[in-house]
Amino acid sequence: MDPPPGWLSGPRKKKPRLTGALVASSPQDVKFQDLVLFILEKKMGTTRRAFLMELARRKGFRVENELSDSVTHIVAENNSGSDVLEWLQIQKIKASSQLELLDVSWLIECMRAGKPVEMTGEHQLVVSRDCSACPSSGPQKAPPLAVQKISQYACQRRTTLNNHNQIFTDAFDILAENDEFRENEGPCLTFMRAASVLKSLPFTIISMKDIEGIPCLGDRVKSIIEEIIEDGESSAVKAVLNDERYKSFKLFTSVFGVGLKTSEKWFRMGFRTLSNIRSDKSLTFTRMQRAGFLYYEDLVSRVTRAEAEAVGVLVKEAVWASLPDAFVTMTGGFRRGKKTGHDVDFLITSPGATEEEEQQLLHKVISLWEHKGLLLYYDLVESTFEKLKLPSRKVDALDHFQKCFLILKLHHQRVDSDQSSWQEGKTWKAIRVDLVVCPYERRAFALLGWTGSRQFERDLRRYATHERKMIIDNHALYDKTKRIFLEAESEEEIFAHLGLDYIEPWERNA
Ligand code: DCT
Ligand code: MG
Repeated sequence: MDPPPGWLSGPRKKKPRLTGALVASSPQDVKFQDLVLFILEKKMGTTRRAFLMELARRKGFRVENELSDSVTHIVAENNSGSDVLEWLQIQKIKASSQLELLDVSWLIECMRAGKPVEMTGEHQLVVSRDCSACPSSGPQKAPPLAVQKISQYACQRRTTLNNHNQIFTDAFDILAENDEFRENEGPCLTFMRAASVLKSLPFTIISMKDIEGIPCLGDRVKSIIEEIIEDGESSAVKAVLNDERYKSFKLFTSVFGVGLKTSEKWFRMGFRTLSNIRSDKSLTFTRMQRAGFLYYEDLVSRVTRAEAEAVGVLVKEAVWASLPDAFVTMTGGFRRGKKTGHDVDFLITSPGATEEEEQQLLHKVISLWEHKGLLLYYDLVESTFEKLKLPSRKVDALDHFQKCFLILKLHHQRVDSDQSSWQEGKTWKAIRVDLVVCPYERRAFALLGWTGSRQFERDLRRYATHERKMIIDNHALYDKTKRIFLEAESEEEIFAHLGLDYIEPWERNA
């Protein structure tokens, strides 16, 4: 797509002024009557603008000297859609939905073709959702312009599992994880947000032009994208993948019950393999870590959907034995349509249960499974939920509902699939399961929170706080301006309270 040498992208300085460019084309010279162009001088410069205007006129395009109502196409260089809108606003000109905002690459292609070429997403300038110049119609309405807006908040983007930019998002996921291991919060967040916004794009990035105007992509992120476009890989990612600390932390944290603190300790002690850690007599392990080592192979192999469904049947059987009216919903990644997961998450709620029955439920479920010999590990955490407590301001805070983290023994015959990966002789697989019980009137908040993704939840909280003066967590939504709790029976109602378009669970894979 590069213009011929020394031509359109040639030297921009010191060109003789082209006075002819300021003469509007006479009507008989105009070959393409439907288009009225205006070329923005901002960031392009007078000389280059004059040059392009004259060239376009020679090719039969109508190019206006001034911006007027008749203009149909605005062409800009080195400006995002938001920049152009902002400029229009300063000129007190309202952008109509008919107006096309285009990058100069479109004009260059037209010049080469000698006629208007089709406008693709590559040419159209992107306007970010948080652009201050955008009409303040609120996020519920469709974007007023033909251009696609991308929000800095994941809760205003639709992110399916169809990732067009995996080569980039894998790189940023690795860099974020490395910064998480090093407890570099700022850079970690930067990379997580970059990966998240790229996962939502409906196209594959092939040139740096494609990312103009996209939020959450700072200079460091852009230079990594540029390197991947040019070399097919990032040297920073390569370095991380070869880094001793990263490799060790990745391995250690793959054990259930091992977090950053333990990994740090083992790394400092010089451990680099799990077998050395397992057999070291001087180390002591928590109950969780012992279970983690005991069922390591099963737990690192991903849970399939068929296995998740089979666990769902077990959970329902056990829950309904105590509370027949309870709702049992699979949440987490599986609700977002993922085919595999590291665990299976369930939300349980009963419209008719008393507080006492609700509190007893998980205890009964546990003892039933213990009886049946299905319980390999469990940790039951009692509820600390208080009805009148304000939602937490922390973006990553844990919720206060009663919950149980388990490892269940899932017998192969309960799974509706033929799996060759199962070890011969062993008739079951250890599966990580999370159960959460919430009061019935909080089910919509709990469901929204436990559906994830984590990045979607973080951005939902950030959006509520910064854009709506509200606080949301897994329990409630509080309006700080009105000083009231906003109740909701469904996820749709929560989105509506927040003035957000509804995002389906399978569009929350941010
Ligand atoms: N969550 C939460 N509070 C926690 C843990 C999780 O609100 N203490 C939310 C965030 C995501 C969702 O619950 C499910 O959590 P995970 O199982 O960790 O994530 P996942 O998206 O289901 O991913 P995976 O497929 O790896 O299980
Ligand atoms: Mg999960």
